[in-house]
Amino acid sequence: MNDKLYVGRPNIGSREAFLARVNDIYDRRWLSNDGPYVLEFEAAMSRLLDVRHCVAMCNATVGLEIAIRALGLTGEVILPSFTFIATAHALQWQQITPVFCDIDPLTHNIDPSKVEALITPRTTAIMGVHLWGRACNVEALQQIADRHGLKLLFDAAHAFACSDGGRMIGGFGDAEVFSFHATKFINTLEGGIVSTNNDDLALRLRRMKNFGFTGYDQVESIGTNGKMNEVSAAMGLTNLESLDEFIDINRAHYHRYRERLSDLPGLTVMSYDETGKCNFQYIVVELDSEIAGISRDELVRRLHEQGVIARRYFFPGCHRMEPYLSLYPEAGRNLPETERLVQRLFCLPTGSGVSVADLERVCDIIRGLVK
Ligand code: T4K
Repeated sequence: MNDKLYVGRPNIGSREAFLARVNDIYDRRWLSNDGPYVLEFEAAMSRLLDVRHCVAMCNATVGLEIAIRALGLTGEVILPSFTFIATAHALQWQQITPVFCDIDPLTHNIDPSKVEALITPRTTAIMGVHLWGRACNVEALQQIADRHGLKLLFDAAHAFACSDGGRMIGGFGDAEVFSFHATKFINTLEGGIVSTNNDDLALRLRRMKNFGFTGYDQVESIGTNGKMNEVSAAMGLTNLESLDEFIDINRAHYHRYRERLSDLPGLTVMSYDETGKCNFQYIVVELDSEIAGISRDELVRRLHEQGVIARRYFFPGCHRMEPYLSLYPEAGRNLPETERLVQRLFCLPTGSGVSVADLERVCDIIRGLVK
């Protein structure tokens, strides 16, 4: 398994630093429930993201569910279909209807010019996704939300350590939700945070992730168990110490992929804006099969044959997966750009688990397949 190249191979920091922290956890016998490492991790996140509150969660899916609940969302929420299924599930799980909006084909993010037509009296929020770490058009979405009295929530699972217009992603909208799953740029094994500048919301998030407790034996509202544990926080703190190194590796890989592949006909390696902060976590490729002389699926299949596990993100789009396909069979009609992109896009392996020699091999294979 390890000789294969994966999209999502974890970035891992110092083994010694992590094990030293695990030793502390043993000594302290404090394993969960706002332990010292979780508090340290939250404080580090608040500093990095320049946001008042970061509430650690056991994963981003539960973080989204709790944020949705703490914001009081009901009825319908507008979001892109071109995202990981968790974004839609977090709504449907709470009987909120996900209303899928098309994307801007250049940014791959929700297209603000298509949002207003989807607003109904039942709409309570817009949920943008900062895909590939590239920010949504935050300003345009905020204006729409303000005009219609809607909440604005961001799925920032891909966007840790990224900025937009000089501001770190983390402080936009009412709240933003980051993932620290193993496959993410920085991981806590499993984990996430919800970030917000709203003090009241932060209090509700903290209560809700701890069963609604407000005191030792006092519960004042519904809640669940969304807590991050100490080992996860120890992993997160350790990996944060390698943040700059991971960015440097990702940036170098990104430049090399573009150098080696950009002259190929029909193939485009998505670009990042390097004037701001960026984690360069995904190598995103769009293929025009007519020009390239090979279909996207055939190219991915041939890469797999040679141990390069390229991924068709986010194929086939949430609206084509259950339960959404059965519940909203007509959704695709409003999503021409999404439908087009899911047929063209794939991601290539990168990160600290990929060596320069690996990367050259991937490029050699692709150059041999695209004529
Ligand atoms: N919103 C967005 C936009 C997201 O992308 C995600 C998660 C979420 C919300 C929800 O966040 P969390 O609740 O997960 O915190 C992965 C992840 O499970 C998921 O976290 C992630 N997005 C999604 C895009 O990808 P798969 O189906 O790709 O996982 P899997 O097991 O196929 O792993 C990918 C590759 O990575 C494997 O081929 C092998 C390699 N790998 C994986 C793991 C877990 C390793 O080498 N080591 C590992 O430990 O879902």
